[in-house]
Amino acid sequence: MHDSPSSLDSLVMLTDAHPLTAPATPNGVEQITTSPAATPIQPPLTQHSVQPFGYDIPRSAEQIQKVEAFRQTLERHRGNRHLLVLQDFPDPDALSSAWTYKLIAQKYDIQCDMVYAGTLSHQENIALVKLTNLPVQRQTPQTLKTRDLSKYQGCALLDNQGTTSQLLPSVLQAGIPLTVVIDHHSMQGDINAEFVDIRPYTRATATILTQYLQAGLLKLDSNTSEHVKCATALMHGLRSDTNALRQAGEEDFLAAAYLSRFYDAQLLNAVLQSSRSRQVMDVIERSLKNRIVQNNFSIAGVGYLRYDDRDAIPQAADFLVTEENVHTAVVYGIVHDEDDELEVVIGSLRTNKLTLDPDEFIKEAFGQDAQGRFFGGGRSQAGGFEIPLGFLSGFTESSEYAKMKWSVFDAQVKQKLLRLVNPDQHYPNGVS
Ligand SMILES: [Mn+2]
Repeated sequence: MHDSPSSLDSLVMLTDAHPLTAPATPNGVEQITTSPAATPIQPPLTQHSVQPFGYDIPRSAEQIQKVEAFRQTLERHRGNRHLLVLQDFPDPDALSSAWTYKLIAQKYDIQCDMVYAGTLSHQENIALVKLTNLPVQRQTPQTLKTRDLSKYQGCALLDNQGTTSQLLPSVLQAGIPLTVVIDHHSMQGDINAEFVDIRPYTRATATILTQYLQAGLLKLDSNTSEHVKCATALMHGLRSDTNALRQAGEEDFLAAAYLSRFYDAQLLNAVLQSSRSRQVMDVIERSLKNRIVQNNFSIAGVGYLRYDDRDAIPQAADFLVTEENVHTAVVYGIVHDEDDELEVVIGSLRTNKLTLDPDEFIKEAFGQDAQGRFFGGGRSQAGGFEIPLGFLSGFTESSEYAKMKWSVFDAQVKQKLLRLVNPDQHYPNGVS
């Protein structure tokens, strides 16, 4: 494991761009009042040199190009129907980004259906969807096959690049072209889409979609209930991907400032106050009991958990990383779906160490599958992985066998992690 130059870059960018540390640019008014003695009053700045304090405008030439390219893509697809594919366990950033895409696309007569294959596991996500009537549907690869997919002329990936969705292979197999990809995770491989906007240095996809709104692709109206709810979802999305704005960059703050005109603070509060289930608390307890701490890494296997409780894993990682002398936490377990007899090792990484690149760490720890796909990846300060159990998948009557299976996977995952955590030591048999 070595320090990634890219995460150092983003650290520099963060401090440079931080509004609190940026030197105040004197404006005309200040100059007049603070220097009354100056005889020749400076000529008024021309319109071109004035940088308006406008968070309604896109900030760079590149962004203006992106907005225009996106607008043209939507224009070309006028009257179409698009399938919006979310990651299997959609988070607020994904849900709010897709909803915004749907609302923007409506302006171009494009009807969108938002789908995901897994579950809405986090209590806040369930609350978000319920309280805002967020128009998302669960579709498994099986149920998707029974549907008429020929009505879709395109699909879009929001907050993912297809690597975290079970649905995308069936969608592409059905001949639906990949029209749009908007994401902020590191590149997961070659992407062949009509329009691609991937910004690994932007902290939330919600920020990107908010910039599209600010650029005028859709004018939010605070009298339209759906717009207010969507702005609230975007605020929640960008808050939750920036650790409640603590890791937000300037552009996230600007996006939040724009959304503050439209969002419903009470509704957001209601979403944030949803409480954890007992099962989630139990998983967090197990992670505490099972953790090992080495070289400031806290690593915990939590055994088996139900599909519906899958989100307990990142929540446990969020908790473990708060311990003194811990900068990075990795929590993993075997998640089983009773309906499909499907089992998969799912893990989450959280880090406060700015020089640790979660994407690189996870790709290096677990490598690729037989098709060359990585088992996971990440973004700034967070990452995740999913390792299918394949032939070893499936429920068993024998608890002895289940225990054995867990201990094998537990040892294997630990071994791969500890190879990076303690590069000097070798763990041929894993550590328990
Ligand atoms: Mn995100």
